[in-house]
Amino acid sequence: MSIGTAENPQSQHYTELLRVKQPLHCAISFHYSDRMLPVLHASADALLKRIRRTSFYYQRWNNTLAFSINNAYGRYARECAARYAAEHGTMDLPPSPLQEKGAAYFPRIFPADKARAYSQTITELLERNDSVVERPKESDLAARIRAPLRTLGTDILDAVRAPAIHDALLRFFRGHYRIEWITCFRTFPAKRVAGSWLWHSDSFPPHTCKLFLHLTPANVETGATEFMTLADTMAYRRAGYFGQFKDERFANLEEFAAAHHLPYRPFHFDAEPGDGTLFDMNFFHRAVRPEHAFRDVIQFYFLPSPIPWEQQYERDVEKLMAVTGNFPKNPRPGASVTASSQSMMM
Ligand SMILES: O=C(O)CCC(=O)C(=O)O
Repeated sequence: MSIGTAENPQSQHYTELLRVKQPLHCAISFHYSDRMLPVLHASADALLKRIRRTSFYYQRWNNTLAFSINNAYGRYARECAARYAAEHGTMDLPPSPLQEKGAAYFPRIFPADKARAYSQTITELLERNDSVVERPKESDLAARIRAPLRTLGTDILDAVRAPAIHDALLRFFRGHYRIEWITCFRTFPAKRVAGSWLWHSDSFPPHTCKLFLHLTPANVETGATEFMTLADTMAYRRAGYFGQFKDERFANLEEFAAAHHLPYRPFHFDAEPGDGTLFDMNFFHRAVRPEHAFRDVIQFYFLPSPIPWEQQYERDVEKLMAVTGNFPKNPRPGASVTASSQSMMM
């Protein structure tokens, strides 16, 4: 549609504008906001969506978030790492396995008997339908336990204190990190799959990652998460699979892989109670429906930090009691409201 300009006064829209008995700039803004702005917004949104789905954007950020959010996280991560380097001297840290592989497994980061006891507590909470139990829409697939720090106890933080987890997080962040939120959920054997049980990437900010503390065994039969490497994730995106929004996710990618001559080589870790899985949620992954038993997991989400997580934790205890699953638009503590995620677990 032609808008009409002073240079092109023949245009019908422009002539209409001149008929309005108002200063021209008011009339133009009236005209724009009423008719053109939605169109311009829609076109700009469509263009941005296309840009954020290019290999270039994915390679840079591994998500489709707004540039401003990615930039804020990139800058903050660099600042935190620089501060850590200034305080600790030159670090001879190997690269994080999350960078290329996307996920890493850590046995025995937490006492197995305690992990089993937590799982038993979850069973009891579910049996008495306690108010801390949350059954989302997909309630045949999973249940969530609110405020795990309060419901299960602060000992769950020992998983983050495990030296192997600290080393892995240090390699990932190249500096301090903080816990942004903690969730706990049980996945059930179910007949169908949806949401996180389909191949997806979370589209969370860069320089953030998640840790699963397993409370029950997780293997091919009992719901071990499946992951793809960065190279495979990018190859599927180049072939047109994005698995971001729930309506564009596939349960199986084997057919897509065959049609596009891609390798199909997801991997998983067999975990026992007390083991941990650290992963970059922006690589493709999917929850696997347990075949027989349920699977219990406590999930921690980490952001960069200029100070050690335990110090930040003291300031955040109340906030960490609240159930969440989103990320803040601005990574600086207390700086901004949270953004909702399109692809969060439940
Ligand atoms: O529950 C799982 O195994 C996968 C969870 C997931 O998709 C996520 O946390 O992003």
